[in-house]
Amino acid sequence: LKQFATAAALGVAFAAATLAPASAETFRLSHNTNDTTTWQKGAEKFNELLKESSGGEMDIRIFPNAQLTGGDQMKQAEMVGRGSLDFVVTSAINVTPLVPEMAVFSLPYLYSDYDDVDATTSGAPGEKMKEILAEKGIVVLAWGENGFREVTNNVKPVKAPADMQGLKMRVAGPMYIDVMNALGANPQQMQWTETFSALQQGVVDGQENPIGAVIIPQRVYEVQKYLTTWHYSYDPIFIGVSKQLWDSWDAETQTMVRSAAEEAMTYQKDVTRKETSEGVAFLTEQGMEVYEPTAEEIDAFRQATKPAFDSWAQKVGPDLVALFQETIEGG
Ligand code: X2X
Repeated sequence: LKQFATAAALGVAFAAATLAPASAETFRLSHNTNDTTTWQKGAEKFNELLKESSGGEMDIRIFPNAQLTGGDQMKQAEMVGRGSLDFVVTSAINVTPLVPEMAVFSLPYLYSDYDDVDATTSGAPGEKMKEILAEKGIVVLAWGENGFREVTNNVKPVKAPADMQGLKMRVAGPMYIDVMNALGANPQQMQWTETFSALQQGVVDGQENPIGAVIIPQRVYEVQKYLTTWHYSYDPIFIGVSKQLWDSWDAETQTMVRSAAEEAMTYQKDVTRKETSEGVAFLTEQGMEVYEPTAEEIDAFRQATKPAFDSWAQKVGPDLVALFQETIEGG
């Protein structure tokens, strides 16, 4: 930044002045959950850190509920890719229409636990996904956490695949349509911003989302009775920046922005894991009936969802899936 400010002061580089203005610049960040979630907390932390490290020259205005895309959670990444939006906090499944490879993270039962997850996001698979997204104009600054997605509904406790039969399920993205179909459920893709009222009005019977990042802060327990901790799919979030904007910054600014994002996502992940670890007790207190399947019962869900794993492994690309699996097994 200093370098540019000096150049601008000397009147040497008119172009450089438009790239890194000496006065404060406000950027726009979009995400599609509401302002109580850990996505929002991560975005706020990012802004706080960036403001501090830039000495007030950079700050971020956060737009929750996908306001900038009229509630369309899939469109945000596309806008960042085109350079018409600066930053996004979004999750893997939301990016799959633009980048089908992103579905790799959320393949049913790819991961067993947080160690598996961390091995991939901090290793070669995470780097590979950054390269793929950069080709679409999105620079991933840091991975954070939506989490393991758990199923809720209003009809009955879900203990086995057969219990999913006929349930009307709201899902976020195309891969989950296939997973739900494999389970005999009746899935429907719907924006997250429309889901609470759809659950309340009985338009759908159920949904699936992570406990700490979304179910608790967005009070899904107020409109859902049963929850099963089946851990069927993991969903990371990330802070992404438009490549156009990224390329306009000098190396020093890039390092500053990336450090702020990394620290913010580390914080966001910690908060999310803490909320999740206390989540079952909290949700039970709120009146939900929570079922925690045994290892054998989990295995039955794994078997039942395997057709969706296999067809999406083909779409994602077998080499990419193998890279994730090798990292998980080696970790
Ligand atoms: O829509 C969802 O279910 C959410 C909030 O988890 C995502 O954005 C993927």
